[in-house]
Amino acid sequence: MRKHGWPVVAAGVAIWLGTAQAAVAEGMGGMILLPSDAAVQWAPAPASLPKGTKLSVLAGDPAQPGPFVLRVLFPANTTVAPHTHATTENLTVLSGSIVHGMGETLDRGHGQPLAAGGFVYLPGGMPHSVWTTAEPAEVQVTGTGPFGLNYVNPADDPSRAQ
Ligand SMILES: [Cu+2]
Repeated sequence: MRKHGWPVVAAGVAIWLGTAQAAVAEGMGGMILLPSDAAVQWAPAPASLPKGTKLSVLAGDPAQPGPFVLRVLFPANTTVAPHTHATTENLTVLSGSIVHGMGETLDRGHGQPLAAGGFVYLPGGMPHSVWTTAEPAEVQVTGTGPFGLNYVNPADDPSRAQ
């Protein structure tokens, strides 16, 4: 059984069908507490993210209405092609580094490098891309669901290659 569902593209809108694994760390009253990065339980990311990417939903469920917190572990030399989200994305780099690009086409010449502590606030519907270079990166994404991941060019969706 999958720990995470796969985003399904329907009528041009990608919907997260993930079931939050946050229950693992959930305590009384819905409180969630992770004492350190070591407590994060990783699972392979949905097929709509590049192969080798890992994901952990810390709280909430990006597919459902309401707040969520998730972490993504990108291997080195990994690219998430231009895409949009239905709602605001707040991205913080926790370790390693990424490059953040704006626009509907991938433009590696105009990316903005983000080191640990770097942050992006991206309103819903704004196309952007993210890639790593020589080192992996751990990022935290927070927002309010339903979040979705919709590639500008559907052919860029890695789940289509499977
Ligand atoms: Cu994004």
